Amino acid sequence: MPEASPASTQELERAALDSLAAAKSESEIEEWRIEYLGRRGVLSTRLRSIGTLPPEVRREAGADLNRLKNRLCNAFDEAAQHVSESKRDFAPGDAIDITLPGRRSNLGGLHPSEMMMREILDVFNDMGFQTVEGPIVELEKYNFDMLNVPADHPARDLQDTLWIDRNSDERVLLRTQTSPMQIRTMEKQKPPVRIVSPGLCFRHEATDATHEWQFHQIEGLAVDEGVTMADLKGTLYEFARRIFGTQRKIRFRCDYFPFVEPGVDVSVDWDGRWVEIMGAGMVHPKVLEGVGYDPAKYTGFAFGMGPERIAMLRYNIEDIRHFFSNDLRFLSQF
Ligand code: FA5
Repeated sequence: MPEASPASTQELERAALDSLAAAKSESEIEEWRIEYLGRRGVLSTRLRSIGTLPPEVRREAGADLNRLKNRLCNAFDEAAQHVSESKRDFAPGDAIDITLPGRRSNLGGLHPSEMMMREILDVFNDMGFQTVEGPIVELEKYNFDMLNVPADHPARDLQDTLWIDRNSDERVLLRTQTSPMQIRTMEKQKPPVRIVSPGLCFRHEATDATHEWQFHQIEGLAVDEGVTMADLKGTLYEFARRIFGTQRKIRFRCDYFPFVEPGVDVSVDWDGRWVEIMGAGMVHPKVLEGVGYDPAKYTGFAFGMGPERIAMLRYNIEDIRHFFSNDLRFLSQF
């Protein structure tokens, strides 16, 4: 039987693949390549000897051996790749040292505004105020008209407003204050009412150390029979005592807001300087009438405070613009 007959090609293939399967390292695989596919290897020798075969079988035998050579080349590539991949996975330098302490993943934390708001809301929840939330994109009637600020009222100029471009009968804006939640709450429920409502507000402000164009407010509202200014002062003093302690000086001063009468602003001492933290007052009878409450029977107080300003006083933060600058050097201190 001639050496390169089909039967012997099959035998050769089996023997070559068995021996390749037994090669485990890069050097063993290289030895195998030299033995079978090298210039003086088994296949080259056989291909060279084709010339000695009878002319009628030469062509067939040559094609047969070339097909085998291709198969063995592919098998070699696969084996070489496999060995180099497993070497990468299990390189001693990469091994996991299970005696090392675990690495903590960075979970982040609460934003200082959120922390401050939760603390303030806790104080009022303890005093019986329920937390409610409302829309940031608000109707003009809730943000202004029903708060006794009609379209031509000069008080509108105090809150430069970001209007939403929309084709509709009702004008829509980014709320400039959380006070619209007074109206939304009273429209839905009868007295007694005691709510606090936190959330973002927006104004077209020229920013400075105490003014941002976006900031939070927490609104408060209490309406019942016989609620007086003394209740307002008592509630807000208790709030200040819980947030700032008993040593910090608090000042109440007359102020004007169209939706309260009388109105006050509340300021806190910051190294000899007064910083305003909220507006407040007794709910205006017109506002009560507007939501269908009888002002002869019910009275109430309302307040709106800025948690960023309160956090500034609490933690000695010199500029309100840090809160929304997204700088981790600031945020990670809380
Ligand atoms: C109001 O917004 C009234 N709605 C408050 C109110 C509610 C009065 C209920 C009476 C009854 P004022 O514009 O003063 O008022 O804002 C209230 C508080 O929000 C300020 O004391 C301050 O703490 C915060 N605040 C207002 N504007 C900004 C701003 N641009 N940046 C940061 N905080 C602000």
